[in-house]
Amino acid sequence: MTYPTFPKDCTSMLCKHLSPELFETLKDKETANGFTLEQVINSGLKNSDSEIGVYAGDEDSYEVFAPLFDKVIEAYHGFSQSDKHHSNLNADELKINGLDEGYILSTRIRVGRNVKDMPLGSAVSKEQRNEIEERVSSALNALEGELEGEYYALLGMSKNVQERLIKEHFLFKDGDRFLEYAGLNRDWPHGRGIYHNHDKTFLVWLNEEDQLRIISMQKGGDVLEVFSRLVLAMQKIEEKVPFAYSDRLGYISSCPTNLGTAMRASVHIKLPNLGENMEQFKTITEKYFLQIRGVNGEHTKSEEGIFDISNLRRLGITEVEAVQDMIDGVASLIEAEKALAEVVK
Ligand code: ADP
Ligand code: DAR
Repeated sequence: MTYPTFPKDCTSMLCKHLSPELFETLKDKETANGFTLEQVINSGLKNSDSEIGVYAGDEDSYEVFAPLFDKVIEAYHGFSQSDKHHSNLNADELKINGLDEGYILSTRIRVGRNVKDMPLGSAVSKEQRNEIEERVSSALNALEGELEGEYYALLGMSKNVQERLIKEHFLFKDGDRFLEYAGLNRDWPHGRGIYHNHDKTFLVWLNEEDQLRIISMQKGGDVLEVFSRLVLAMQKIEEKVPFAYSDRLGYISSCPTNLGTAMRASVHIKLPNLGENMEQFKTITEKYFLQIRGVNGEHTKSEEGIFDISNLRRLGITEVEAVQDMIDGVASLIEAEKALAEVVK
């Protein structure tokens, strides 16, 4: 492999941090699972509009290709090589500002998880992926109480059901081009599926970008109830399925943006006036380390003034701090929206 030619307008962390010198250092290395630099960077090479552009194929990738991954991790999370990750799942420590439900349509908190001692999705074999589906779906189908539900494999799911679940924000989309070129869509739809409880307030995606996405969500702005349900589910599942975890990087994920807590706490929120004042909008989101996504998730647009607002940082902060980032930032956005609404009256 020769040093890639990046487009002049490339803004991804890949093209910012993979210098010709670093490329020469890493180009012949491979992990214990045979994962190579070419596989790490392929998604960012094929998708020139990538924000990040790199994916790990196993936990070992974060060691073997550390000179590249550590630069991306520091740039995205503000987490240096000497930092260590810590966890805190104590919901009592959340400072719940009453988030005005007049603006908050729904709340969702998710974590990514990958099975200990297995390669990540980009390097896993079809047989290993099917073993993960079998092991995890069996553990999920044994859950009780509020978490009780059923697993639905994507293989054999009708297009109508799949499209309805996606439209209602419950199921992942398929055909994502960033995942495609990272090797995460191989053998699709084999081994993929969704578990959910009867109310669809607790869901688990299997074998999309990460091997598990554990999700708690509901209408309205009751962040405490959503967080508490997720914490219970994470702990119950981890009793049965050990997850890949490192003392320095926390929970291991395919994309370096999801290391650590691997937690994204989001609200769907109506901000029509701020939506017309994006400079002010972004000043607030930058101050509170928030990310703006569209109403159908990553790489989509807002519609009817509805935005998906979530914490940006996931590593080097605890789960409580990640959710607090979102709560404090959203409270500030609502205040700004109210002030703008007064002006336009
Ligand atoms: P992830 O959250 O797993 O990183 P996405 O950003 O693609 O992935 O979101 C996945 C799905 O979850 C999308 O359909 C998105 O609209 C939905 N979603 C995200 N946050 C919320 C929320 N607060 N309320 C309802 N749906 C949400
Ligand atoms: N779209 C890819 C990944 C960015 C972070 N989002 C994840 N991991 N879903 C990019 O490089 O822009």
